Amino acid sequence: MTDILPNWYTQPARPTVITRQTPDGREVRISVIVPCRNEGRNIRPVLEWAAPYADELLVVDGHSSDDTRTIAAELGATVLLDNGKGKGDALRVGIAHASGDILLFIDADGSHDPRDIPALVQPIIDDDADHVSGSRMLGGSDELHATINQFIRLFGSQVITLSINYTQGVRLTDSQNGFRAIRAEVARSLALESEIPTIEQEMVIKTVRSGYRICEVATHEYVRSNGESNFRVLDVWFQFVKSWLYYLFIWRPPTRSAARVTSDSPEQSGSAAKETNSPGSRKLPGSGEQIPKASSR
Ligand SMILES: Nc1nc2c(ncn2[C@@H]2O[C@H](COP(=O)(O)OP(=O)(O)O)[C@@H](O)[C@H]2O)c(=O)[nH]1
Ligand SMILES: [Mg+2]
Repeated sequence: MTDILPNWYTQPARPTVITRQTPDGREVRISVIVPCRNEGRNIRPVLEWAAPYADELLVVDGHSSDDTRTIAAELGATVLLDNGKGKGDALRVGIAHASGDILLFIDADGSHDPRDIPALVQPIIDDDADHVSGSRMLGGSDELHATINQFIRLFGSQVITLSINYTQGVRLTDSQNGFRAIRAEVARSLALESEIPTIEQEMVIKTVRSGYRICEVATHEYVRSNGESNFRVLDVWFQFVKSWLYYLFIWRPPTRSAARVTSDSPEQSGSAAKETNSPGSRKLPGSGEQIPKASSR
């Protein structure tokens, strides 16, 4: 007879629908934010499958030269333009313009399964977390293992994750994934600054260091459907190192009451603070020029 149950035994089944009501009965609105640049061959199924979960579907385009914006507008998304500086800039434009209570970020290249969206947003709705990160270390990745470039990314990201865990007393497994959900007011209070994909680690480190509650759920990363990643390790490694060391060791969170941070599971994070800085109190980043739906460029 077995007396120790397997670890997964007590885990709830993955949700397939979102219960859009908080424990105190408030309706929650979800803004799905999709950064994209030249994803005309990939974005259609991503938007179609993500739309049912979205109260607001925001596509932030990096001045694509293909038909990305036309497709997004056709599918009913609100199309914004970033400032041409990178994915971090695009996410900040999305954060500034979103009207939802929860912001869900998903890539447009087909790497993320929109059916994981309920698992990412539900812990926030249930008030068990402020930030939920999809973890490729828990869910697996088809993208991180094929080339030297990808190996360096994986190795570097693991070093960064380890250092966050070691210095902050948390147990994260992935600090770089673009698939995540965050409470809108928390995202705004973090005053994100990154222009490039360092925005993911900036968001994670600032969340943890500010005392907000973060947890992870397993999400699988697929190989992008078509085309090639915009990410070039050789071009950005220095900015990753700089951002990592700065936000982890030099940056100081704005003063707010102390809170316990956990990363293991939503269940363990019950005593975290709910206080946040006032949203919308800082200057909105990015041009965020909105493309009229009918005349998408
Ligand atoms: N708006 C915008 N989106 C971008 C930019 N660079 C990358 N993206 C999008 O960000 C997501 C992740 O980019 P990708 O090139 O696949 O990088 P990787 O997944 O980190 O290898 C995709 O949806 C891209 O289209 C940019 O400069 N602006
Ligand atoms: Mg990708």
